[in-house]
Amino acid sequence: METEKILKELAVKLEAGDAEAVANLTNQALGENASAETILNDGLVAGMNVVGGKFKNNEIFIPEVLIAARAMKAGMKIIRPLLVEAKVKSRGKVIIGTVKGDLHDIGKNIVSMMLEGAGFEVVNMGTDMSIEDIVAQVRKDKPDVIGLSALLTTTMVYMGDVVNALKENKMDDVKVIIGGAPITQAYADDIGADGYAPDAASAVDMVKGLLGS
Ligand code: B1M
Repeated sequence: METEKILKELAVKLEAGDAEAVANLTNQALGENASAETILNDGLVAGMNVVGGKFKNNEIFIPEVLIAARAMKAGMKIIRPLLVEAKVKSRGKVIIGTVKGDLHDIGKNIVSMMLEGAGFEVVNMGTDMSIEDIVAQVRKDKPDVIGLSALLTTTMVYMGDVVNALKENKMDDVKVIIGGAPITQAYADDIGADGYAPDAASAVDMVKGLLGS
């Protein structure tokens, strides 16, 4: 099967939540010399976008979305080492997490992988991160950048609380970038974040720009 067909099939199988087929097709695409980034964008993310649209229109429900998310992870597990090729010297340290009350982690994990792939040292804090968790992580890791992700309109407001808490804790020398489906540049400006990135590739450019690296 040629690469384009494999990637289309990959998106279809992801949508169907067939983790085994997603893993097989991911390996097949790699065998055809497709790059990890192409597989991610044209196969895995393309499939997840269809899932998102159907979920929005109430054509499918949470169990189907969860099964699709599991299939996405099966593919991501294979391409991760390729996206994250070890770089000799770190370009800077980033800690990244999804904010309190929010369990969406697929996009945040892609951003994390892309940053690692670009040579940054990344600490992926996980989901449901409270101010206390984030402040403690900053103390522990002394990052150059904090990345915050939110997918819900109800949880994105917490990003503003985090920015304020960092100021209160005299940690405002650490740059904060934010992202996630409901986030906009206007919102980033509003809460005083240092940057907003609409997708993983822009997040990498944003961090490079902020650190001049
Ligand atoms: Co949820 N969910 N979900 N969900 N879910 C959304 C976000 C929603 C838009 C669906 C809809 O109704 N249309 C909607 C939010 C509505 C709103 O707030 N306006 C929604 C809802 C309502 C909910 C629940 C409340 C449903 C319920 O229980 N009634 C619930 C909340 C749970 C919680 O978090 N407390 C819920 C649950 C779930 C699942 C657990 C079933 C599952 C998450 C599984 C997981 O992540 N492990 C899930 C999923 C998968 C989705 C959709 C379908 C897909 C999200 C996704 O992974 N997209 C989503 C619909 C949609 O977004 N179209 C939806 C693919 C991913 C690659 O994109 O995450 O946008 P994304 O990341 C992108 C960019 O945004 C950006 O880069 C990424 C890569 O390009 N980006 C950053 C992300 N973070 C960034 C950080 C950065 C920079 C860029 O810097 C730090």
